[in-house]
Amino acid sequence: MRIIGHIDMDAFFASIEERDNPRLAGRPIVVGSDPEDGKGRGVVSTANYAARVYGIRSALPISTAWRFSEAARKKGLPPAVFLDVNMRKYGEVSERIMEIVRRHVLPDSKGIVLVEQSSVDEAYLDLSFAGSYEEAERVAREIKNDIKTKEWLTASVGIGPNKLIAKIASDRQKPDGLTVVREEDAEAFLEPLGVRVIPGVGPKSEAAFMKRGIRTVRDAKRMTKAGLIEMMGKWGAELYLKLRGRDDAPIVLEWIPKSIGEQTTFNEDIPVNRSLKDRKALEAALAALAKNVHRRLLREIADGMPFTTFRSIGITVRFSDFITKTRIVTLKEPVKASSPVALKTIQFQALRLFMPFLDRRENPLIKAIRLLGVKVERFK
Ligand code: TTP
Ligand code: MG
Repeated sequence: MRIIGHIDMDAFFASIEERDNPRLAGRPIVVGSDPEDGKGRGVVSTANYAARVYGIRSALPISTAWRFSEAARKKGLPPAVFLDVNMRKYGEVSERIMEIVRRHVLPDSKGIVLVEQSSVDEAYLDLSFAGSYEEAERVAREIKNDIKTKEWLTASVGIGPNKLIAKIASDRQKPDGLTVVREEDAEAFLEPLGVRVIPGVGPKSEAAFMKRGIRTVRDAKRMTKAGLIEMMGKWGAELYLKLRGRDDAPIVLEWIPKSIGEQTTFNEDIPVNRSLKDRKALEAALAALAKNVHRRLLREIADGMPFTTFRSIGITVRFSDFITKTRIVTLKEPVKASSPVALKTIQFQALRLFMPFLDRRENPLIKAIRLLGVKVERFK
């Protein structure tokens, strides 16, 4: 019997800060870029649960988070504490947690510990060795306890027949949750949930479902496989199975990033039609981002990532009104990251994708630009 667990740390960056600054215990905490008294232009990385009560969450503009905190303060509630991101520290904690998790997972017949780290604070673990859901639940409790006593942090765990169900289950009873969904209960577990719980169903697919009067997984199951394929393309076939709780994705030992990207928010929005200087600044920012992306790619490869080439280059453009566009190009041939032309290729392609945003082709209202990003993908 296959039993898969998914562990996800609660309010990860914020919980670490709360732990390390006892004076902050119980206060709303926001980890992210500098709010600059409400004028800051970055975003929230995460907020603890006390700050989430104010509506503050990951990816919210930090200025909005500041406003929410001020509104709370005016009501006599404690304002949020804003803290910088200390990525090095969170990375170290993450490594120790993954070590704890691995210690509780029995190696398979080939001696391999089936734990897949899937982000800084998440991992999938193969609990099939436990032999039963009761026993898997016991292992999960031990892991949670171990993390609590060794790192003073809480985690939420989901257990299910596959990665899909485990992942959705880990999110159901946050924080400090443990949710077990047996194979025979998987369909009933999913049915009342909104379609967005299925990984891969984003805001656009959700809107497309809404148009058809579909809100929950139960509603979506009314659609035939052919209907889903017509609506979503090839992915519809996979979605058809996921809506029924079925998923056979394996635990992947070596987690290979799907893309490497960097983005930057400008201190002020940069207009595209004011001066040559602005254009030069935008192009320079793009070139610098490409350089950082290339450097990170080389570092990943040096660190043992099992790929050496990339094939796609993408950009992100966010306008002053927050409308965000992405464009991507896939080259005929993969480019070796270590090739002397690799950096030039990223820079050239990023610029080529970006040029139409400087005029009406991609920017009909000639809006100013708030953020630029560059990424590479399609590694092999
Ligand atoms: P999440 O697991 O998505 O969030 P979380 O751990 O803060 O909260 P939850 O209890 O809901 O799991 O992300 C893990 C960390 O990754 C998070 O602490 C901060 C970082 N992060 C960002 O920097 N930006 C983001 O947009 C998101 C979603 C996360
Ligand atoms: Mg988390």
